[in-house]
Amino acid sequence: AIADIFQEQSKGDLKILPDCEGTIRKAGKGIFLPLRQLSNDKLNRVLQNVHPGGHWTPNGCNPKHHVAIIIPYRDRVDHLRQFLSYMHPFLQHQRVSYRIFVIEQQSPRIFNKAALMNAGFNETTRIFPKMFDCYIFHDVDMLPENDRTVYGCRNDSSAIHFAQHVSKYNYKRPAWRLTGGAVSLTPKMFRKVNGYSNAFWGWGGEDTDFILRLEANNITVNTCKMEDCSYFMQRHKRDKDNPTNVHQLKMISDFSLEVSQLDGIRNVSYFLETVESKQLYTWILISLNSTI
Ligand code: UDH
Repeated sequence: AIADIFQEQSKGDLKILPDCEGTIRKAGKGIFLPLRQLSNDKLNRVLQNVHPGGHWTPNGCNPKHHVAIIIPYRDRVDHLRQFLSYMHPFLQHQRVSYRIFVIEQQSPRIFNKAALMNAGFNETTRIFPKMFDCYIFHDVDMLPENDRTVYGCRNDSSAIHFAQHVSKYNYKRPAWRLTGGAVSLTPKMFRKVNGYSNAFWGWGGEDTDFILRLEANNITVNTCKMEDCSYFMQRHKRDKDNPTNVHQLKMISDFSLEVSQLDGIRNVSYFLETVESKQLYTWILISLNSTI
């Protein structure tokens, strides 16, 4: 009834609205106003606009994408708080239509970031079928410093690695290829590469394996220039239950396209504990079935 009428109206409106990209107010030099300069009033106003579950969509224009932001997470409350208060204003300023998902690992003890992102992809596509046409896999401690880092997807054959120039590394491009920190791609591409490998328990390796997956499937990884994409990384020590994966180099050198097609979103094994719409994000709590 009312919902149908509203949908019909908004379908009609879509035809005449301008693209959101053309309606973005350009900030001076592209530098995004850092959090500490946003007044509390302004921040509260922005956060009040967010719909429960961490969702927001611009009025008066057609968004290019509907973006799902997937954050693998455990025990980083301060980082999460900072991320949410920074990213909601950032994304709204860019007029992105988005929803933020926090995928939290309840068990086992050793962290598995890649398996969490796979589970996050499966759950979000199950709960919101066909809703998102762009996925951004994002570390909770990474904040884009620059308004020119446009949070969207390129096309079905190239991913974008945003976090190339990171404060912790003096903004130098990494010596090896990786997709860590923040990377975007379409769901079609993520399905084609079968997501991430579930085999990387502990810290390291899963991003390089992911590059090999993309390349083996003829997907290129675009990067952006320092002046367009730089990231502030919130300081932290290595988490106690995320020890360096000492097998990562061997696992990467053993990479094969055939094995990658058997190990990923199609076989990630977990128990869904909770899904809850929090004020500023959708919380998905899972227990991974351990393979080690
Ligand atoms: N993460 C958590 N909880 C954990 C581990 C990781 O939420 O216990 C998530 C979080 O989103 C984080 C991401 O996984 O941003 C990546 O993990 P990381 O921050 O440990 O990895 P990164 O390579 O950091 O960014 C390496 C820095 C190691 C600190 C060395 C101190 N000199």
